[in-house]
Amino acid sequence: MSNDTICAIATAPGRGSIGVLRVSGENLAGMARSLTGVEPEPRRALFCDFRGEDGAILDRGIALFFPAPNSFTGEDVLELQGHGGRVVLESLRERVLALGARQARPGEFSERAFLNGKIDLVQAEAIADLIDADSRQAARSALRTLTGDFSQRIQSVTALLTQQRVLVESAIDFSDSDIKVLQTEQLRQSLADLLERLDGIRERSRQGALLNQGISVVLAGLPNAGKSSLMNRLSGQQTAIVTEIPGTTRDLLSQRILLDDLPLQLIDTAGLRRSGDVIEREGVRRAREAIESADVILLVVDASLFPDCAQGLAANELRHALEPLEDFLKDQEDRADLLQRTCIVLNKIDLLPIAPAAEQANLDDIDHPVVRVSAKNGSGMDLLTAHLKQFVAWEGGEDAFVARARHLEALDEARRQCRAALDKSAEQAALELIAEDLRLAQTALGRITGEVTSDDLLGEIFSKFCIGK
Ligand SMILES: Nc1nc2c(ncn2[C@@H]2O[C@H](COP(=O)(O)OP(=O)(O)OP(=O)(O)O)[C@@H](O)[C@H]2O)c(=O)[nH]1
Ligand SMILES: [Mg+2]
Repeated sequence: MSNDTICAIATAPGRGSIGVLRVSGENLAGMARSLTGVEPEPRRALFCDFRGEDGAILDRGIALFFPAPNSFTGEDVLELQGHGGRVVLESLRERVLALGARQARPGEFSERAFLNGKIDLVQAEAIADLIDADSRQAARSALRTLTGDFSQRIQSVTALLTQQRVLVESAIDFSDSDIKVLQTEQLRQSLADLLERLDGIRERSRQGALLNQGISVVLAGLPNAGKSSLMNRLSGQQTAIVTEIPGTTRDLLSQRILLDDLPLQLIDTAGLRRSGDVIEREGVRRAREAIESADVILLVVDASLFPDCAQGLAANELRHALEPLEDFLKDQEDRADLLQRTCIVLNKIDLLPIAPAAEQANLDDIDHPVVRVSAKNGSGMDLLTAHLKQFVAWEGGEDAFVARARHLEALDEARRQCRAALDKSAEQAALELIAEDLRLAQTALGRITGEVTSDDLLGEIFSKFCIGK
């Protein structure tokens, strides 16, 4: 790793009362002296003039000097707090560049903090997530990870895993079967305990991933069913055009909303029908793509087509309601996958003597969720919200760990390997095989905190940070 000096304006661009320029590198005391004319005192706010090479005042503000290793990056860090105008900050930045610094890449300060062992990889990622958080819950969960809660749990599981590896690997050298039996029983218990802990972390991380990424919910159905009306009702905004003309929506309309703190990516689509119109055909093609990739499909159905639906949908009515999705039901596997993600929304109940309700309707031994609503007057929307939360097993994000797809993958891999080890110990398999499973589980956990990580992955993670962080 190169220890050249990096700098970046750390405050958001634009006008502000204060702007901060951040510098990190080796031996920054000299740079501080050149800029302020004063010997910098560690961790003490110095009110001073920042001067150019010719001695002219560039700005007046506060200089803070954090000598290595007691700084964010673990190197010398100099923070210059000046006035938050673009020109002032820019001239300060140019001066620091002239004094030997170079512009930092996005995330480079955090990357150095990671490489110098000040934070681990999940904590570095949590910094980015905290800055990007768009709800209080998301911010809280990022903060929980940043303060090391998540890392500690991973570490305590890793410590347990290490213990078991030591036990297994040392037992490999023993041939006495009495000792083996004793240890296998103990091993099985420990592995079961380990799995339970991993499951707990996995669930809290899954909640965090929901909080971070949200779930994609596509509104699909026949033309005029009321998809766009439902989109507008859910988002509380008149984003989508609503008319009584079938085939109004053609483009995919996407909107991010918070449904009581659960973030959703709502996607309104063109009504599914065969059309001679080129534009509408393209709209239907895009609708199909959106349906295939969505986490949840809300199949919007005009309830007035089913005047008796107050009694619940009969099998033939249900079959009829599901018809627009039929094109997708190619083979059994697709069918099951699609139906599992689908919720039938019987819309326009205001036109019939029907009360809002949520229930399950049965067809060919499969239960389908059905929610009766009116996008027009809003009745039944609370039931639809409740269904969505229940569908993703949303717990409100209170205990969530901020988590990314890569954390979930690594946790799953660790669980798989531990489960394999547990199964093998039950089958009295060779200890060498169990040892290998445990080693792989530990490697997977090491990837989360960054103990085992490739440079490519690091580059990928830090490049998504904002500049100055
Ligand atoms: N009475 C009543 N009318 C509704 C309701 N929801 C939608 N409508 C009406 O149904 C018509 C079609 O609504 P849209 O929201 O444009 O339907 P859509 O599914 O987006 O239609 P396309 O974009 O053409 O596929 C409009 O005249 C709406 O006012 C409802 O809950 N009750
Ligand atoms: Mg529409």
